[in-house]
Amino acid sequence: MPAKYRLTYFNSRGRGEVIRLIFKVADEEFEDRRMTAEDWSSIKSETPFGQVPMLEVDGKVLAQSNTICRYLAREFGLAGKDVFEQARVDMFVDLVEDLLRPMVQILYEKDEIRKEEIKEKYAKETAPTILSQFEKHLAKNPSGFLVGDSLTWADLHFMNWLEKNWVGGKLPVETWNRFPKIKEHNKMVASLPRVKEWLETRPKTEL
Ligand SMILES: N[C@@H](CCC(=O)N[C@@H](CS)C(=O)NCC(=O)O)C(=O)O
Repeated sequence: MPAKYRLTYFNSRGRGEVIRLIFKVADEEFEDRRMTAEDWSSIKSETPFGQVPMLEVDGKVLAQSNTICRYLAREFGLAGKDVFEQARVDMFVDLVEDLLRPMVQILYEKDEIRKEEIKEKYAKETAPTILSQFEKHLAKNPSGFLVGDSLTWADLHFMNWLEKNWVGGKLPVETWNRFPKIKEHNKMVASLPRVKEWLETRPKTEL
């Protein structure tokens, strides 16, 4: 019998979206349980670490978004073809995390002037420095994927970051134009039929 999956997260993309993308790409059924802030107060104590996303697999529970992604990617053949490829997938996932971490700092900064300063540094220095590493590696792989010759969850994680930040219009177009290989990668991943369908039909949320 196929496993029964239930993903619990808020009604937003946030840390839940790559998990949803993995399910969609693998064409696997899952319950996409989207909580309201009121639901959260009662559900919080059921989660392993008091945080979401939480994945239940036949009633067994996992927390931590990247742990969940890695587990599902291994189950569904999106984690890399051998142990070394898997390590390279993790390497690129960690590089996406380097892009994400400063954004959390921007989100929580209370001082508006300081917020603008960090935002500008992020758009002009931090993000381009990391993106130039992605560009360099993509230029070396004729498949156009980050690792090997097929899609892995590192590609989904990176595409998801780009969707939110560039395609969503938060970073300057001039910066985007400096990275043609990243542009191609984004277009290729976002046009995969199951990814495209999800991007077009998923619930529209602000975050
Ligand atoms: N490292 C964790 C971070 C999880 C996290 O920060 N979850 C937030 C939502 S994105 C949360 O549960 N916030 C509600 C709370 O902490 O009460 C992961 O990647 O899953």
